[in-house]
Amino acid sequence: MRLLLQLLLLLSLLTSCADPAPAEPPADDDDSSDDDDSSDDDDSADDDDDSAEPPDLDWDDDGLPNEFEDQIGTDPTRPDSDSDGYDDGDEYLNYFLPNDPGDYPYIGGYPRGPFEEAYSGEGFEPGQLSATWSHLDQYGQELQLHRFAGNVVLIYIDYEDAPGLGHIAPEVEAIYQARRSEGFVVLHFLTAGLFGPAGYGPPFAQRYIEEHGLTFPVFEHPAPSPIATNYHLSPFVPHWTLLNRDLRIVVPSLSGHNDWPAVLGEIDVLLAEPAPDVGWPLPR
Ligand SMILES: [Ca+2]
Ligand SMILES: [Ca+2]
Ligand SMILES: [Ca+2]
Ligand SMILES: [Ca+2]
Repeated sequence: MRLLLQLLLLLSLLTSCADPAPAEPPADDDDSSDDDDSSDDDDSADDDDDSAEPPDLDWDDDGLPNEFEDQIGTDPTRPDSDSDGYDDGDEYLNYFLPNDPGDYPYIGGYPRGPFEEAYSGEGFEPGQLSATWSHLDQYGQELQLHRFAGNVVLIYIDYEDAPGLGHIAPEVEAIYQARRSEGFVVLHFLTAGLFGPAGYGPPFAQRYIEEHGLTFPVFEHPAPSPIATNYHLSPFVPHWTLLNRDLRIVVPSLSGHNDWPAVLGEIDVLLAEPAPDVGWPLPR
């Protein structure tokens, strides 16, 4: 009996050796299944390179180093992380959002500064954060006020008709061109003009822009015009409100040609003030 058991055990061992169970391949074998052994050697060489990676290495050539992309949450292997047609560096370094496909550099090239997306306005009175709003410009882009933080912002309200003194829009364009590189933005509401044979009637941005050679954003803003009214428009145009780089209302209401020199003086003062310190780190 004992001999029989030993024979059975021996037979069992022999069977096991002849038909072994398949072993679990190491994870690396999966990766190298299509490659020869030399490719594994190449991989280990890459690993060595990674450990010695210079801090400014930019795999996807989008203007942002790999380490920095890790920091801000963009993809270091894709130049256009959000697939909106603009490279991560072109967006982020100009204060646009590289992980938001609905936000990208403006047609018209309006400047931005570093801003906080969580910005939320308080109201329209002096010293308050100007309550945020959005409006379509002449290119059909939805511009949101809070994303212009970091700039001095001139809210300019006017209509197309210019009885008497001629139109001041070309002078506003001239100061925009002269100061925009310092962080100066004009947001212009074109409201309903005079009706009847002597007036233009409903706002028509393209005609107005071509007549005066304007490059800043123009919003067709027909009556009743709630945003313009919030900025204390009363009762005549041209009308101006000035916001500092924090978007706080500094000058709530100036109007008429006589107040234009005062507007220019305030722009000087506000542009000399430092930009707010917000969380927009830049690469070293
Ligand atoms: Ca990169
Ligand atoms: Ca990238
Ligand atoms: Ca993009
Ligand atoms: Ca984007």
